[in-house]
Amino acid sequence: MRRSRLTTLLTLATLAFAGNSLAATTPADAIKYRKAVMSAMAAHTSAFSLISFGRVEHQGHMLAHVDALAVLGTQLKVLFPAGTGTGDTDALPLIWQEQARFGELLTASEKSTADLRAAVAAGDKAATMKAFKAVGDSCKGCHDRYRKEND
Ligand code: ASC
Repeated sequence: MRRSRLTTLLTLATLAFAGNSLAATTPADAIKYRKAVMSAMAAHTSAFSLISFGRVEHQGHMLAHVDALAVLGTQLKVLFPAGTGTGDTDALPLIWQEQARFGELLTASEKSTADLRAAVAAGDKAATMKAFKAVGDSCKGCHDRYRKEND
């Protein structure tokens, strides 16, 4: 039987941890990784939203979702290396044409997820809803300017 993809990935990971150097990251893999992290953020946001609007009763999971969001929020700034604006991506070239402005939005996004985490940790419902809206606005602000329109 063909070796599974998972086995291959685990082998590569083991080699990497053992100190063997892997080939430099390809743009295609950097894009794939960016999408994986973005999807993870979208999933935690979606789960958090279902709880915070009372559609499911998993209040005990709220902190886990915002913890993940806040941590992933700090990773955003390394997800757009030069050379990853073409290929299988919805990221617009404008990102690399106005790095300062883009960077400011990423910093604001990072702060918004940290603020949301703090509001949830403090058990402050009103502050949580306000901070959650700010996170959504931050995601949307960046997507509106820097992501291709999707139907
Ligand atoms: C999400 C998600 C986004 C943002 C955005 C907020 O859950 O996948 O792209 O929130 O819709 O306006």
